[in-house]
Amino acid sequence: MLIKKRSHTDIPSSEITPEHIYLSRRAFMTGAAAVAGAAALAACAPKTDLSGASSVAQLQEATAEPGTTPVASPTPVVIPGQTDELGDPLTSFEDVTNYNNFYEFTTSKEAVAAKAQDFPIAPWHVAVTGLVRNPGSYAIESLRTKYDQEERIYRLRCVEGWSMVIPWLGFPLAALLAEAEPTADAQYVRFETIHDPANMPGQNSPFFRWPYVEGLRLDEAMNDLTLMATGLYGKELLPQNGAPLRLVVPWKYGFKSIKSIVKIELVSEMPESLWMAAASNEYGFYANVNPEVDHPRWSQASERRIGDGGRRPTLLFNGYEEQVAALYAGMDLAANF
Ligand SMILES: Nc1nc2c(c(=O)[nH]1)N[C@H]1C(S)=C(S)[C@@H](COP(=O)(O)O)O[C@H]1N2
Ligand SMILES: [Mo]
Repeated sequence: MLIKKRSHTDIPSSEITPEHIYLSRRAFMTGAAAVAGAAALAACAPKTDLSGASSVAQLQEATAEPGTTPVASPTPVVIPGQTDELGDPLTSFEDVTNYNNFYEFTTSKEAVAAKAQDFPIAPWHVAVTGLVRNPGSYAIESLRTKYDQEERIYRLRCVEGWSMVIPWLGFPLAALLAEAEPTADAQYVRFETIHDPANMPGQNSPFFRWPYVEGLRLDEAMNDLTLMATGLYGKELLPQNGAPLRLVVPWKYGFKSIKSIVKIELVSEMPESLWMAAASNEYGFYANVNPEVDHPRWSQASERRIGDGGRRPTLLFNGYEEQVAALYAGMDLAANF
């Protein structure tokens, strides 16, 4: 089976990304599968023009022959005309992979890619631990094969006031948590980035409490939008984007989407993130995108879309209100920022 659909889902992905595609690992591992995949893509994405031979050729070129490791190539799988569900075009692969926040390497967004390029990402294991009936340590390869790698086109809104539209590949965190079986005491999920100061020069900075930590309430973590990303633009993640495994929580400011994760722990108390520890008056636990709740030092009412001129209004929950507003019913969003 070359193209897989999830068998169970609360929110049909069609509501999130009308031009979504589902790719199994195999579909972008072999050239033959990629061609079949391109045909299937055309079938399920009527608004996307795949009639041009160039896109199929690009897909073929990007996937190469079996037996090599084509997914590690930085050549993106570009599908002309692809947009998010609001009709916004994708941010270019060039921008997505060259304008990054990853303080473990450098605070300069333009310099992350070069500084991270030799970061060792194999072998890689992720521990799922804490208040679970079924703890485990997973090799990244096993996560890629165990769960369908589906494409999700999400907006990413950085707390600094810029944004992108990124075609991620990955699987819902809910699938991994279901396998771990959280106990009744588990209320939050705590995520930890690898601690590797020899290869991550930024981790020698005393200004932050390393390793990078983030957290979600369990119901936020179980929401269908919450993704464990293993790739983007049809390819495996590059180090600068948080290879080989990072979180993507599209209705929250980008800093919640923690990169290069080695530990996922179910806990009973609200975890303190790196940013809460650094400046709790500026960065709260929830960090939901909200144009009406300003950062103490700047407005959050608008944002600059990378690759675009001008600014656009920021949307409540980054435009995902329909899917996530119920998580915060009755909550004071200004107090719980
Ligand atoms: N471990 C770690 N994760 C991180 C960061 C970081 O510095 N370290 N930066 C965050 C911020 S502020 C943003 S906006 C996004 C950026 O993701 P991108 O570079 O893939 O676009 O990653 C987030 N995850
Ligand atoms: Mo950010």
